[in-house]
Amino acid sequence: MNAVVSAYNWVPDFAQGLVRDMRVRWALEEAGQPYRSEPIAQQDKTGSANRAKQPFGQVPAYADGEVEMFESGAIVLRIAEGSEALMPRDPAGRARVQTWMFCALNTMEIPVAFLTELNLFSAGQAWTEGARPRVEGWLRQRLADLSTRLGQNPYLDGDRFTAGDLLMADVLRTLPEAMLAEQPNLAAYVERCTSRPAFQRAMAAQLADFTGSPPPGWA
Ligand SMILES: N[C@@H](CCC(=O)N[C@@H](CS)C(=O)NCC(=O)O)C(=O)O
Repeated sequence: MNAVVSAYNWVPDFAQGLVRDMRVRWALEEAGQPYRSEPIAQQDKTGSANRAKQPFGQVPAYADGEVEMFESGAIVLRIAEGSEALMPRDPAGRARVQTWMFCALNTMEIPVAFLTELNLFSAGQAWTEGARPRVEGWLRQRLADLSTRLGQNPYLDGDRFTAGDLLMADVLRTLPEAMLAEQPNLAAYVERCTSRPAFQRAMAAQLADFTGSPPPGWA
């Protein structure tokens, strides 16, 4: 059975191309695994059918005939474990890639998500300005440290792209351009990763699924 990935059939403009099924689609494209998406309407995300697949009423969920999963990072790990294009086979190489995957989703995505909360979801609310210096300082330090470690290497594990880069680039590409540009090697790294044909195909596929309408009451 080809993999099936849940997605949305509509999101607001600012979220188009950024929904987390992108990571899963991108990994499947890199691995050369055919899949189909299963787009759902916003008003159905908290229904029992979606919650059976994704307990939090979100996307993505994933099935491939052998397993049923949610959590984009766990799904990318599953795909990477089956594909040398995303993870080397030797134990030391696998451990390095897994380390970068967790780094992307924990060390980096947590402060990135805080900034997104300030800039987007809670934009304009008074409390955000008090929190901004702390959040931006925290994130800038993480970016500086990551930049130092990457150095002039093309990818986090050296010369080859892995699932660690896939998740890291997917997290970093959501940053405001000006903040990412403060670390030119990271900006170039994100550009290098997202210029990959597999990323472009994943992006086109996510965008093509937005054929639905906003939920009732959407302003
Ligand atoms: N940790 C989850 C997060 C999933 C997630 O945040 N999904 C978002 C789209 S990017 C969603 O469906 N949000 C709708 C909501 O929370 O109501 C993962 O990585 O899969």
